[in-house]
Amino acid sequence: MHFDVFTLLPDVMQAYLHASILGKAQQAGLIYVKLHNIRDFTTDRHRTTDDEPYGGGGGMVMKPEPLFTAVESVLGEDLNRIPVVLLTPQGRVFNQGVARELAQHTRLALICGRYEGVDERVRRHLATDEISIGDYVLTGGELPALIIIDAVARLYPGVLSDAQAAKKDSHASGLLEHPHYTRPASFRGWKVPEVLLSGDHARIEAWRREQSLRRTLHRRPDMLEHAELDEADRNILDQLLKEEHNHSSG
Ligand code: JD8
Repeated sequence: MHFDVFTLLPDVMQAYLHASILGKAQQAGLIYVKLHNIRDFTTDRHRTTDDEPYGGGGGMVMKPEPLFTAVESVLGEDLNRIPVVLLTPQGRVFNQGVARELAQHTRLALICGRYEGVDERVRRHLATDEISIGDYVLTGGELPALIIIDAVARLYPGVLSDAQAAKKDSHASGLLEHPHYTRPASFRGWKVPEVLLSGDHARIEAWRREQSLRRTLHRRPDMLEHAELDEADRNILDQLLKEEHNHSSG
């Protein structure tokens, strides 16, 4: 899987990309992240990447020429076969489904704007997809691009360890995760639930599933509508809802 990132701040992105799982996946040749400095594709003496907005109003807008030159020269012939993703607050909202969709491609281009954003012609005639990572305002597209690379790369075969991949599959049910504990068994008097020390794997699995359902019901009930639930899950949820009713009416 190959990512081409177009940014004015390649150095800022570099450190994160070399760390942790993403760094190892790049060393192993499983993923490639190439950072392209948009400023390297300017042609004027001052290497200008931004200009004042037509119509006034203050702030600066990223000029179209360096961005078109950058993306066209890097992607070359393959331009019309590679998704060109523009990160903006107006895009469709990123989630695990969008991550899965993007992971189907072998190569992706990501354009990171700064200032007030990019000239509209970049959006209309260069980008093929527009994504937002959520409803809050950031100062540029670099963090959104890193988040997308992180979420997409870990779906790529081989990027996660076998153990991590096995967990990923078992947690693809669309529920929140159960609590995790490690040693010591008692910390400042706070004890690890007895069931986790029991060695009874069936009981442990049942406890974890109930915890997942309980957490999802209380914190993200909206997720239950799309979750993969079997009959046992539904019975547990019915039970939890009854307990809730008894508490509020008792
Ligand atoms: C790209 C410039 C800042 C945005 C004026 C100054 C994504 N979920 C998201 N929130 N914010 C962004 C994002 C923000 C950006 C740029 C992405 C380029 N800005 C602008 C409009 C209002 N500020 C984002 N993906």
